[in-house]
Amino acid sequence: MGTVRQDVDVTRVRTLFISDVHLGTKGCQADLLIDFLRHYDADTLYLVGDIIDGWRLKSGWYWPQAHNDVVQKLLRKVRKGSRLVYIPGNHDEFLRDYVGSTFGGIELVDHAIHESADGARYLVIHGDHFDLVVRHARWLALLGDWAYGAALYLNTHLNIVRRRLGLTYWSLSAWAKLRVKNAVNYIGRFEELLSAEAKRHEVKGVICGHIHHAAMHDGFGVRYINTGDWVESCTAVVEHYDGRFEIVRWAGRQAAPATGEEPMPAPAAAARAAA
Ligand SMILES: [Mn+2]
Repeated sequence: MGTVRQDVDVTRVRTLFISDVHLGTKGCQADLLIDFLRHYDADTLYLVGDIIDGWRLKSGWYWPQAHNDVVQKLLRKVRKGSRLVYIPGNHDEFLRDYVGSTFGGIELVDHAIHESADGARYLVIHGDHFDLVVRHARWLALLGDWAYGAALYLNTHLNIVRRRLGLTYWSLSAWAKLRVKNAVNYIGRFEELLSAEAKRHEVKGVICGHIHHAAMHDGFGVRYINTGDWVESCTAVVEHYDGRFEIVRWAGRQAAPATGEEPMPAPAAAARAAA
């Protein structure tokens, strides 16, 4: 590891938005994120919360090399001139004490107003403050932290098998969650509240994360953009130089073999992530 080889096609974008990476947890798809970061460079990078999962780190240290590599990859982009704005979420709320500070070129803010290439303004915010389920702890009652963890565990192992069979990444828990009837109401309610917050700020739209469900629409009178996550769906949002936003889905890609950089077999990497 450690050598930079730009033997991949790097797409340069104006802005890159990533959220809900959950570094420090076994569910984090660090290898896919590293692969994604190899393919994309941006003038400005927004980390839209839950990048590091402090909740899990407290109960047990899980920090494999791949999680270090994600951090190094981001810091390298800063050194090479990218502006990096970090908006803490509820899982990395320990960073909220430092809001307003700058560390090594990383700006820590509670929320941001992003101005797109065409001059439109967007509220960038993690979104947990508008999650009624998290605020009233009903999520745990409905699903249970254990059930969710079990689904992610199963997901990791299922994908080891899928990789061996040459199939692409597939998210079991994302699939299951979408099929829970209440999840639809839950997502819709969240999107509505975030859209209302954007209106309150008198901006064109909102760019958020938190619910691990990438989306882009104008369903509630303003533009609603959710970056998704790197636990289940492996998605990011990019703004191109013409001001056009796009959801990039990385889960459908083959991870390690596509880059040709590391001779490390993909199943080994997956097993390490599951250990
Ligand atoms: Mn969150």
